[in-house]
Amino acid sequence: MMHKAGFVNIIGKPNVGKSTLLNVLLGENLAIVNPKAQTTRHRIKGVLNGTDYQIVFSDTPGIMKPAYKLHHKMLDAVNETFTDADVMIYVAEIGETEMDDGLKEKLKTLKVPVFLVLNKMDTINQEQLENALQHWKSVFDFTTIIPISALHKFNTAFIIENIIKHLPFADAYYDKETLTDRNERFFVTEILREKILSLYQKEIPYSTEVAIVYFKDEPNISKIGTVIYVERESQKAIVLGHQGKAIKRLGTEARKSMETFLGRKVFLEITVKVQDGWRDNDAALKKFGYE
Ligand SMILES: Nc1nc2c(ncn2[C@@H]2O[C@H](COP(=O)(O)OP(=O)(O)OP(=O)(O)O)[C@@H](O)[C@H]2O)c(=O)[nH]1
Ligand SMILES: [Mg+2]
Repeated sequence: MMHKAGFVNIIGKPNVGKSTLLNVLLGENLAIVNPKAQTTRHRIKGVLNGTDYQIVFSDTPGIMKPAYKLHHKMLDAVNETFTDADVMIYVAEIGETEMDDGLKEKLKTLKVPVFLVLNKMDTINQEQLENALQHWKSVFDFTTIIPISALHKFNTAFIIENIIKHLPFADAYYDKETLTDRNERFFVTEILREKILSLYQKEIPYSTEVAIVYFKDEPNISKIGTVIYVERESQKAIVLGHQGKAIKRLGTEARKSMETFLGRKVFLEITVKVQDGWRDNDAALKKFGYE
């Protein structure tokens, strides 16, 4: 039997459900998901294997107007996916109607199939869905338009069927045991970031970056030391909370989630440091893993 393989890259505006979709397609909770926008900051690859195919999905940061160097790095991660895509998936949420002209041009020149995945259809009725489908046909010449609900895992298998039709014949890019290109350390920092997004409000999640200082696997436990970087002293006080209550809660929730992810006990240490203006600092961004 001939084998098919290729890169399927998931792009779209912030918060439309790209990471939720990646997780559903893979059947694994790989990427962090959150109601706040700009949750994803890096490209994350996830590998799906069938008997005669391999799909290498990429989740990407949401496409936005950049305000910081951090945002430019995030957009670089999106742009990188234009260089290796075999299929592009543009995710839009119900209610969204426009697509950036520059993006349309780039997708046209790419000459690979471009799917529109219309997400969150659980939030509307049949008539609204039909109107949305009609509207999107006039926006761009998509290869196919697939309405789904990633949250309810509705119609997502249909995306895979369509991808396979358009995949080139090729050998697998990754061995069959590989789920992702990212390591445990990366996902551990993502888990801590996700808890920060969930537990803190306003600018705190956006002013925060997470780094690992040590990660020691002992026979019955992983000992993990982390630093949360914020931009100002006032933010450090908020992250710590009155009598350290906020950070204590953060530590407990993050540790539990890490234990589930790693499948073993975790000792988690969190230190909060101020790194003035890290979002606009090339050296700091490099240190935090933005290439
Ligand atoms: N109602 C509804 N909500 C959804 C659906 N899919 C995702 N969501 C919610 O939308 C929010 C954003 O989901 P994410 O998967 O983090 O979105 P994203 O596009 O990766 O966001 P960024 O990484 O910030 O660009 C979360 O609160 C999800 O639970 C859906 O099908 N229906
Ligand atoms: Mg995301």
